[in-house]
Amino acid sequence: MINPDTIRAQFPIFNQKTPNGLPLIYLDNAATTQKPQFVIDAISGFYSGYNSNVGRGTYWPATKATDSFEAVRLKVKEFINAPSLKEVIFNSGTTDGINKVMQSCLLPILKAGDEVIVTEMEHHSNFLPWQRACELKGAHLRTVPLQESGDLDYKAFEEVLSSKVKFVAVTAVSNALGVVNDVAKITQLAHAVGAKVLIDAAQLLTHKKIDVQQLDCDFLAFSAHKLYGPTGVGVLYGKEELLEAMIPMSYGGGIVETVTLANTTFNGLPNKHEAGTPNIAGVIGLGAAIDFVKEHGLEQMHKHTQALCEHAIDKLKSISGIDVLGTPEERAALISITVDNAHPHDVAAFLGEKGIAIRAGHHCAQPLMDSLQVPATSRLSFAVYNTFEEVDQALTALIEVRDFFA
Ligand code: C6P
Repeated sequence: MINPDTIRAQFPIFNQKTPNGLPLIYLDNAATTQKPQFVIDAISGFYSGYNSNVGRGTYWPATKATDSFEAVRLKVKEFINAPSLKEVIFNSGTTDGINKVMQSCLLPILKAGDEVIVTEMEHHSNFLPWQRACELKGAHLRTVPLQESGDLDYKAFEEVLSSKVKFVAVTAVSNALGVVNDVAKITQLAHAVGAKVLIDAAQLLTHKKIDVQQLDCDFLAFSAHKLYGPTGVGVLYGKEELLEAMIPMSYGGGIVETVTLANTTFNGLPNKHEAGTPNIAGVIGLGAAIDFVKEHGLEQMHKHTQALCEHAIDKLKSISGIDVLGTPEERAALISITVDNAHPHDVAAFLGEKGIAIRAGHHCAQPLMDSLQVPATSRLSFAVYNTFEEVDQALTALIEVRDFFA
């Protein structure tokens, strides 16, 4: 069983008070999670102990930096059950990974009249790149609507599938509704018409174990900062044959075999897709974050956050004037709400005054807000260091906001 108090003690941000002199109740974990000392130490340990570039120097500490960096590739491979180290590409995060797949995998093959499918619940990072690709090539972007419950309309998805579809890009978990999509089923259906599939796993990381072989997806992207790791670093998984066939995602140092004035030959995977000096400290921090999660157990962590979320939903059911959006079959540990007569930004500002951090707005999912016919929502998202008392305090504050704006 997770003891949030013991875990909380490992996150130094909670040792301080907010400017109002209150303890910080951090419920914006879908935006980014807080960082344990273990991760912070790993990052500062790199800078203070063995800072060097990787994949280049033959001297110590460059050898230690390279070994530590590559050891994280192995950790990630195991974390997502990728068949090969060649399929783990480090980058700056989910957004970067999706954009690069659009540019290097889809654009070279996309033609006028082809189709790309996304859903109405995508984060802009998994919407804009595909919209742009379609604009550039005269292809059509098809969007799959949601059911009343917030679940994806799988029937509608099947209806838009055809041999014209070249690519399907779908989120595993909606960052605004918490809806968990059946991405294995989506992948299977998409493959049946010959389309490639990218899974946006930004919000999946803390929800369940990722197994890319079981999902059979062609690409999967995530960011370390949603997994108690640092910002500015992430991973793109891609099937080896696809990454091999793709033109480099960026051009620069570290990706070449030979360069002459006439032409260039490229390195093999994964280096071919990692141009320039990587975020070495970030990758080291990601490795520490994976160790942290392994130590506490992803399943145990998930059970705790799920219990917090269910506790909040149960209580909210009996509070009039506050509505939880969506009743999905499976929900990750986040809730979007609306409070009668109160704009979500006012709700978040009110709670902020009480030291309670929640996010308000369209959550970078404007097509979803349009489909829900709301301009914005307030979002509570839970992590392993949150407690039931914190959830109760947030709910009390929400009742106060409701009464204030009534
Ligand atoms: N969502 C949120 O508050 P980056 O910024 O590249 O690390 O992740 C982008 C991203 C992509 N897909 C989904 C499903 C996401 O939730 C996010 C990030 C944060 O919901 C910040 S907008």
